[in-house]
Amino acid sequence: MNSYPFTTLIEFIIAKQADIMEAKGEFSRILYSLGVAAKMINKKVNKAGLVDILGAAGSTNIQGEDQKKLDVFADEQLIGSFKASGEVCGVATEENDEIVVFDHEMSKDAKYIICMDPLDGSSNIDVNVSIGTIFSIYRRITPRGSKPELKDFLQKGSRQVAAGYIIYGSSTMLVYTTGNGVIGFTLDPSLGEFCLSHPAIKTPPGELYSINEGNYLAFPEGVKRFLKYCQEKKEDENRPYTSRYIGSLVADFHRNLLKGGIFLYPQTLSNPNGKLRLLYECNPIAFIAEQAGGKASSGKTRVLDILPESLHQRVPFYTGSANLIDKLEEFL
Ligand code: P6P
Repeated sequence: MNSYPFTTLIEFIIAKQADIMEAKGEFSRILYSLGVAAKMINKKVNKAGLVDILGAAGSTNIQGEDQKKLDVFADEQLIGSFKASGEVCGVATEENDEIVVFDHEMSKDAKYIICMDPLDGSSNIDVNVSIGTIFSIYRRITPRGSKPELKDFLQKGSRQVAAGYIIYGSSTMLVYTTGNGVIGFTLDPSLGEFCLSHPAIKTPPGELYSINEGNYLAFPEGVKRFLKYCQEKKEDENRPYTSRYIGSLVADFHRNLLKGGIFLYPQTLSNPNGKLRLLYECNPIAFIAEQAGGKASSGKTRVLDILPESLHQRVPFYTGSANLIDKLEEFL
């Protein structure tokens, strides 16, 4: 027994081996490789203001957004780590237009594929707002030994075997689920170890909403009516609710996951299908939300039931406390 009062990520993985997927160590190696990349990214994020790593890397991603150097660094770190795990045969990432195939010997037989947003909220890097890495893990559906194909990545979110995020904030946390609840680890920088800090995260009923109200005029009428409901004075129901919006999905979601609340990103004038991407933002966050007792909807259907049509597909996204999603759906 170690003398350190916390369980580290690697100790937890080894102890929980039997509960995790095929328990042959595949997920353990993926999670371990993710932890290594997260520490590398965290080191850069924490020093972003001090090193010449801010500002556009000169390239743009498929969304036409300037790629900040940290985006590119995070993408490279994570791809390198997943490759090194030997358990992943390919990755779909916001920073790459097409799927990234790992065709070297070690990975050709790998069973898993990963969809990820290496550094979400990166437009906030320069102003020191919390940002995050979001990941989603699936079993491939094409035969092992062959090259992964697009259909391995266009699976419904309900087929995820694991999903999670790393939030680089006042502390750096790894939060994930393998379908048996939501677990949180906090990085102890003095040790360089992720330590178990939230063994079973559950989202309470919410009295808080998160939305960019600058897009109000473009919102669907049902969303407008829901917002008015949140803002009405009804003391016996603790209304008006609180409004909190950071503009960084992982930060807004993490607060609501722990304290209760609803995050809304409806369709807007500039994003008629919503802004958030189904594969590597909405699906992993939806899996976590549901595993913590919450819900996630596109306004029309459960997010995890949507059959993706393209890698960078966007959907309207509503997620958080079940009581607030249910109320929103009454208005929609
Ligand atoms: P808006 C960050 O760029 C991001 O993709 C998410 O992290 C965040 O929730 C959303 O966009 C914020 O968008 O239009 O409110 O700035």
